[in-house]
Amino acid sequence: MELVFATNNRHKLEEVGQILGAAYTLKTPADCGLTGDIPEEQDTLEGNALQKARYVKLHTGLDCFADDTGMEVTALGGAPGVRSARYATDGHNPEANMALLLKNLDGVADRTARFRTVIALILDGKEYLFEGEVRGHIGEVPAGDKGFGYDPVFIPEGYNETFAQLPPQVKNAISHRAEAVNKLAVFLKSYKG
Ligand code: ITT
Repeated sequence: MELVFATNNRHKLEEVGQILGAAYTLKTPADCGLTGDIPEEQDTLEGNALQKARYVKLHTGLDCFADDTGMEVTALGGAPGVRSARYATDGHNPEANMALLLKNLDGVADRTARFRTVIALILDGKEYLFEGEVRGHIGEVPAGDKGFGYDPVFIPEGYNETFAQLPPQVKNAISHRAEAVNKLAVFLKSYKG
């Protein structure tokens, strides 16, 4: 099955490709002639995932899905949440985002956090949402060079290493994105149209 994944994030594309496996061919917006930023201006993950998927559907006419993800820290009231990409600066700057997060957690005992992903699928003109989360905590310093974004500071429950230290296969088996993508795959397998 062929689907457009409404993302400009090559790390997400790689992860989702690995989780979905060979039964699915993922096309990017650029593969369909759509370049430039995809708008995400809403104040919820659900809203942003839908906005990204609707934008790509509108401009390509193709069935597609989008992923919006946030890092939600308990002691910060769920921040940075939907603002995760632009927490420290206007643009995507993972080092600055992690530095600000660690600064805001300085001396804070409760370091629990979760990643949450919402996937919006547009198929045959109808919209569907799938959600996934992984719980864990924020480490004291960034560690590891795998993954992307906030991975160097996130230690998933049951592990002693960050997502950036663990093998990608482990992240892709237990992550927020894996849970949402697996729900998407179950839905697509049983979809009758
Ligand atoms: P698209 O909107 O093009 O899909 P994006 O990088 O803008 O890509 P998000 O808005 O969903 O994606 O990401 C919000 C922030 O969370 C951003 O800083 C990402 O780097 C980070 N992030 C997303 N998924 C992550 C993951 O699995 N591990 C670590 N950080 C992640």
